[in-house]
Amino acid sequence: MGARAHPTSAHWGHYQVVVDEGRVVDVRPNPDDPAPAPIMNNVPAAQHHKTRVARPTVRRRWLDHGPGPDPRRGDPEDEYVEVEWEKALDLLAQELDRVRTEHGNQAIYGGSYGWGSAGRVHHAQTLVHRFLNSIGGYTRSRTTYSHGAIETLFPRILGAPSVPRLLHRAPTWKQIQEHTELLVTFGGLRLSNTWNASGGRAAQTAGPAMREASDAGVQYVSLSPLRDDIPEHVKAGWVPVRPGTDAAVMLALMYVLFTEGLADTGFLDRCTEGSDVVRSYVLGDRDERGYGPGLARTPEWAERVSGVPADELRSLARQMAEKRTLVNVGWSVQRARYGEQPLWAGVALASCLGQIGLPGAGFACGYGSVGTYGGGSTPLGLPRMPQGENPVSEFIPVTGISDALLNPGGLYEYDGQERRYPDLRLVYWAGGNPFHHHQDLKRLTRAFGRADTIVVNETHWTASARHADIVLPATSSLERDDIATSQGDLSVRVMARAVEPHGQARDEYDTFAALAERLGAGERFTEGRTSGEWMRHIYEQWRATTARNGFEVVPFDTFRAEGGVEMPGRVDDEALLAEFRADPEGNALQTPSGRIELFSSTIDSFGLEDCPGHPVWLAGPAVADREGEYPLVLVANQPSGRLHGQQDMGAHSMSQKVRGRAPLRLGPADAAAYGVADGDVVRLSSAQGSCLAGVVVSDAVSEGVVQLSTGAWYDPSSTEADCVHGNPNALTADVGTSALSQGCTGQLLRVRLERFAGPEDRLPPVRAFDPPVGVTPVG
Ligand SMILES: Nc1nc2c(c(=O)[nH]1)N[C@H]1C(S)=C(S)[C@@H](COP(=O)(O)OP(=O)(O)OC[C@H]3O[C@@H](n4cnc5c(=O)[nH]c(N)nc54)[C@H](O)[C@@H]3O)O[C@H]1N2
Ligand SMILES: Nc1nc2c(c(=O)[nH]1)N[C@H]1C(S)=C(S)[C@@H](COP(=O)(O)OP(=O)(O)OC[C@H]3O[C@@H](n4cnc5c(=O)[nH]c(N)nc54)[C@H](O)[C@@H]3O)O[C@H]1N2
Ligand SMILES: [Mo]
Repeated sequence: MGARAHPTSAHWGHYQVVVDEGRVVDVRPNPDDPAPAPIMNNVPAAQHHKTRVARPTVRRRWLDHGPGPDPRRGDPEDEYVEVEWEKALDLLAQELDRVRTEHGNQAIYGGSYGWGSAGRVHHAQTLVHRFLNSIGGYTRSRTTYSHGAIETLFPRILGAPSVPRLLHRAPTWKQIQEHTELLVTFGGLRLSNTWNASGGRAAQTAGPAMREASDAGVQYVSLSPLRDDIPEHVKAGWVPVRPGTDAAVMLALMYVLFTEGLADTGFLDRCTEGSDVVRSYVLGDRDERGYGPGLARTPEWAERVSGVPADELRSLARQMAEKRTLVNVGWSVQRARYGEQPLWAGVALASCLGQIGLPGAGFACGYGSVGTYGGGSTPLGLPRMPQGENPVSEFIPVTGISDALLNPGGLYEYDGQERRYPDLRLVYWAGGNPFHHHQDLKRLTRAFGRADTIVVNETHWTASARHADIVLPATSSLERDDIATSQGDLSVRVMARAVEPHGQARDEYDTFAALAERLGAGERFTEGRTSGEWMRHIYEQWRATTARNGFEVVPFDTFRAEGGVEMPGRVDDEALLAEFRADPEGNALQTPSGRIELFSSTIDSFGLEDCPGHPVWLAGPAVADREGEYPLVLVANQPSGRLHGQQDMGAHSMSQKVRGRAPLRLGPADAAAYGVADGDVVRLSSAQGSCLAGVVVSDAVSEGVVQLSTGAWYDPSSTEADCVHGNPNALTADVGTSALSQGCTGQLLRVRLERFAGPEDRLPPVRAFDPPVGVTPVG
């Protein structure tokens, strides 16, 4: 049999894998895709890599001594033992039963954050939640690393439905092309980010859409520390801004609007609450708390803070008032300490322009963050596996994992509540990699050391798997039948199995069914269906919903035979908040005032130091301090070479590495000042830790800034640095955006850089891609 191409789907799009003699040997873009994502080139090497988990595996010390805190968890020399499936399932079922009996179900943490892989049936998050619900529930997590501040702040200032609307139903690129004159984007429009969307997308449409809008005359202004945060094929003005200072820029833009009579007072009066407070603050008549006079937020003041020339700010504000303007705040901008402020200031700025609710204008947050944003919406919903009900009400903010494990019973604030961390004993992770995503990984290692038992289902031996006591091998999405689609997608597609499972890897559906059976919940978990039967079931349920709404789609067997169906009922002409603008009383927002809250008496009443009652300027810990101990600002953004930490050993990801390490970009002036050049290895240090990385000099990086994207597999195997591979979360601080949202702040931090001196043979090797001690790879 010769090589055959199989269509498949991933978060990075719809594409084909070429299979020869049971192995993935190549990938091909889908012929219909106008701009395929190069990330797919990681797939062949990752699919059969030696770091695939091939058998159920138990950590030797846990096997010998039983459950309990163990500071050795994550020790690179720790030994693992491969066991039979039946034994692993028995051990795990016993341990789950012990924990729920001795401590109650809330002692099981099943927040299990992460992207896993695409596919609606074999969705690891959904399945682990469904399983834990079937056995009595678990402590869950709230919000996301992506946009925790958006999810918490916006319900307060724009009303609860604003979050799904803002995240999924923004003005489309088509509308932008038709109506928008000026798109001002804080955090750029990073093309490589649009390659991914949770669940994928039939075709990569965002990049081409940006170009078409540019060709049609839409003017773009990108405020960002990196020039290439906006694609070259878009004609854009680049305004380098110091990271973490966007709120200052926005306040100064408002200063110009207020003082030059350009603010739309009609809109502010009709549609917003508290614009007088914001105005007094901006003009310097009042400080953050309203205790007395403050500082005028003039363009000159903002220039000192942000590095953006005052004249440019004045002229930008005037243009924004004159033109049909859309203000975009990228998710990155809120993924930092005080991340609520640039969001809220962005809403205030767009309110002053008075264009919210007009087609192609107003406020948005997410263009350039994921590929589906601006691509229309799918209001009829998608086929979906039900998670069941969680009988446990306990939750933690998703970023609270280390805090909870290190400080059970400890007090913390969140969204106006004073809460206590639960006493977590067992942590079950499926479809995520906390040693990719969380901040301050040394602290996370200490936290994992405090649990009785850590369980990880994985396709690969990630750093998280290497901190676990029980590791169960999961099939990859190429090894199972599934349905692919996402919010805003263009179609619903069949993902057919392309290769046999690796080693003894199993579909998680079957793993959880077997565990549920042992725990007396088999029927509750499966409802008598196999995963294949669920695939048909959720498709047919969805088909019934679309039919009720007047859209006929083909039955499951036809869908399967034809490989997919076009998405019914797509909407791509919505203006955000148009109804509200038309009739602010009749279509009041779900806020206390019914209007956009530029001042929130609710948030004000929380009395938070780090999030007062209206947008303010607060200088975060990552704001540049060139004279200090950590003089450079590190931007830990999303990697262009892969999705997060997934398939870091793949060809596209590896092609970017420098001497096997993550590429660290810095500008020519900084490179000269530090005496480093392309190909050098450097050590970066922060107050939290250190890592090695390889230098790439680029004039796309503004002065004082270095860029080290996330996703290099954490490698603590040497004493030369906390991570020898270049994972920026070895350096980040584990602190929330504010006591309001407790969002992720991993995007920005301050660092020191030194050339890694010493002979080549002192350079510690990267061991991240060696399987752990005791594990025999299946190749
Ligand atoms: N410093 C810093 N840190 C950040 C960010 C930042 O900007 N700066 N960004 C944050 C953001 S926005 C996010 S969303 C997070 C992302 O963090 P994660 O979503 O946790 O990262 P991934 O690497 O995508 O982890 C998914 C894991 O699922 C595994 N997997 C794939 N398919 C399956 C499957 O079928 N079953 C199972 N069980 N596992 C599977 C993959 O091997 C992979 O290890 O990172 C956050 N961390
Ligand atoms: N290729 C690829 N695409 C992805 C992902 C991936 O891992 N790889 N992850 C996906 C996920 S889960 C998410 S949540 C989205 C995230 O989407 P975003 O959060 O929008 O993406 P980032 O790459 O983290 O940040 C975008 C840019 O913001 C700029 N920036 C950082 N700090 C500041 C600041 O303070 N001010 C200004 N003005 N700009 C700043 C940086 O230069 C950075 O390149 O991306 C998604 N897309
Ligand atoms: Mo994310």
